[in-house]
Amino acid sequence: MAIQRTFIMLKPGVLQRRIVGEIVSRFERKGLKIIAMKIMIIPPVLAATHYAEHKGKSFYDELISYIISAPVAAMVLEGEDVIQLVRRMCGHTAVCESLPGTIRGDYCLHTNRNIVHSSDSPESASREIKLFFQPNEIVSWDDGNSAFF
Ligand code: 3AN
Repeated sequence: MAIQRTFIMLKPGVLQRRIVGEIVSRFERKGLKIIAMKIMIIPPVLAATHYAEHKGKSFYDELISYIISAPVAAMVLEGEDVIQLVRRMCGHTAVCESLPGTIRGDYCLHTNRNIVHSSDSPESASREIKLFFQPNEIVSWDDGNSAFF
């Protein structure tokens, strides 16, 4: 098991629905450490860089206009095998496949509004964390409770 970091973004609409706390609680209850967190409006250039792999796909233009349309809550989580773990907590990309009990399964109806982003690999996590956070915005705090999770 490896301690990893992953990038999470609660997409436009989550703040408006007042469910930031509910979603963040899931990560905290699981025992994951929040080591960076901020609310921001994503500049168009950053949105295009973040979603560069999807350029040219049918949903790309709508994805970009949606992601820059309102504030997001961005964070970095740390924990054992956190990248795959958080992907599973978020649920399948296609909302009709996302199971109840996952964030997408419980909170959204449409794939193009699937509420949460999480990194899909160590390479993506490293790239995305650097895109969204300066090194001095990440606080690696000491966790005296890790043995209890
Ligand atoms: P994930 O966010 O689960 O890693 P990606 O990286 O394949 O999924 O897609 C990025 C985002 O693009 C998704 N979160 C979703 O908002 C949107 N998206 C992906 N596939 C579709 C699709 N078939 N139709 C509409 N939107 C999509």
